[in-house]
Amino acid sequence: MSRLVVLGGGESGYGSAILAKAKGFDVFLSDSGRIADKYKIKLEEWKIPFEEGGHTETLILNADEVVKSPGIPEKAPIVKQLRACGIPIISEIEFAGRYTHARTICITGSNGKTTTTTLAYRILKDAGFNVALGGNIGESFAYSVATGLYDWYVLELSSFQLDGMYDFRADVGVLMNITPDHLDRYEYKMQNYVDSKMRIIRNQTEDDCFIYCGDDPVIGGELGKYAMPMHRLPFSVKEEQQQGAYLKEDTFYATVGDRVFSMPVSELRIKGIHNLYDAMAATMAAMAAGVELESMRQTLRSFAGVEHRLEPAGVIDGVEYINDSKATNVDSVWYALESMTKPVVWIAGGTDKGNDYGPLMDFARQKVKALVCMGVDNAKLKESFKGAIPVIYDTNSLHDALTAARAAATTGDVVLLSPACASFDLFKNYEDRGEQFKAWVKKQGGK
Ligand code: UMA
Repeated sequence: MSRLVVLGGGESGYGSAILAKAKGFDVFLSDSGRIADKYKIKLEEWKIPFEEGGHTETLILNADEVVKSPGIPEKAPIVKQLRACGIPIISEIEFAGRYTHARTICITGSNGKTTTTTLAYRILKDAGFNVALGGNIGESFAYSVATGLYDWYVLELSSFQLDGMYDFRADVGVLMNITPDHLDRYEYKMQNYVDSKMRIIRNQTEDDCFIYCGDDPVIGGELGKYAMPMHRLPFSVKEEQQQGAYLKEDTFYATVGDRVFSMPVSELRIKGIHNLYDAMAATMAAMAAGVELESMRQTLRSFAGVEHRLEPAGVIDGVEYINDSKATNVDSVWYALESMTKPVVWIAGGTDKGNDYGPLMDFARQKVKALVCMGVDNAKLKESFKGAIPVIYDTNSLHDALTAARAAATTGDVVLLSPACASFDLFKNYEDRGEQFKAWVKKQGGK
């Protein structure tokens, strides 16, 4: 029996372990920290041996193959040891992909992937497809493959998941954009991160589709480096596309093969350029999957966006509170600030990922009246915006940050939580940060 070791006992790891067990592997799960009770219960139910609080070499270095959770970096000592021993390390996506014949729409990018993934999933679901949602969102792909039987998957893929992908192939690959993110995991070299994102087209053939942002200069610079046998479908707000999607006089058009779809942008419930890009990409992915166009139109009209992404959290004393906790990088905050039409009290900070705040400076000067730094170490953030934003507060908890923000805001302002950073210094994850933000607003009587 082949021995499969799973590193990490979070959402990804426990799903991989269950799939491995279901497929008859001698499986062992190892977590250097504490495994959440909800996962432990499942592991025990499935009779999967596991350890927590450390990685025991003798139980790991005898693996035939290792599935590594995406959050574990290459520099982790156990990963280095596995590499030195020549033991193959794959991602959960690679592993789960071996055990399903379902077709896949895989969406990556630095920003917009959650909205695009959710919208594409909703379009397929509303059209009656037997489809599941997974990857970097919700339930893991592996758990879903172990416990369900679907014809289609719509998967959000992070660069960490793409890194351990070798033979997996997306039937429809979607690349929203590439802007600096997670550079701490890529030796602070942008090209390493770009190479990771471009893995979305790995193994694609002439039967597959590649949907990408035609306006993104980084993607544009990469296209010539790869053989591209697949059907290419760019989306753009600047240039008409014969095959692809584009904006013309407030209507967006999408052409995939011989099918053409058009819709006035005003009919979309989600607003702003970033959401238009997301809608164009999801539309073409659904068209590539064969969704009936009128059904798709209905979903596009009704889709109201996703949680933690520019999500209205309530109004207190005439001040609007917006939860954009999902904005964990600079580019994402750029889109958030771009869409702001009222003076902004901006709450930012957390675990810095090698951020360069330069691209935000113009918006900071024009739109932000106060910056509330919220993190264990706010030095870089404060230094970056000194002189650009009139008032800067230094806080180390959500409660203090919101108290400062409330005091700084007056009727007609917006308090925007759009951190540009990961959440792991003060919160479990970005969802926890967003939930706590919303709960605070509600507690203060926010409506
Ligand atoms: N751990 C070890 N050894 C180490 C380091 C960590 O065992 O050396 C353990 C930790 O103690 C912890 C576990 O690994 O118990 C956590 O693994 P993980 O960080 O990969 O987290 P999961 O809960 O498995 O969730 C992961 C993704 N998280 C990350 O990539 C950081 C989830 O994406 C994803 O939904 C899930 O797999 C299912 O596929 C979240 C995320 O933050 C949403 N993604 C990043 C982002 O969107 O920016 C990429």
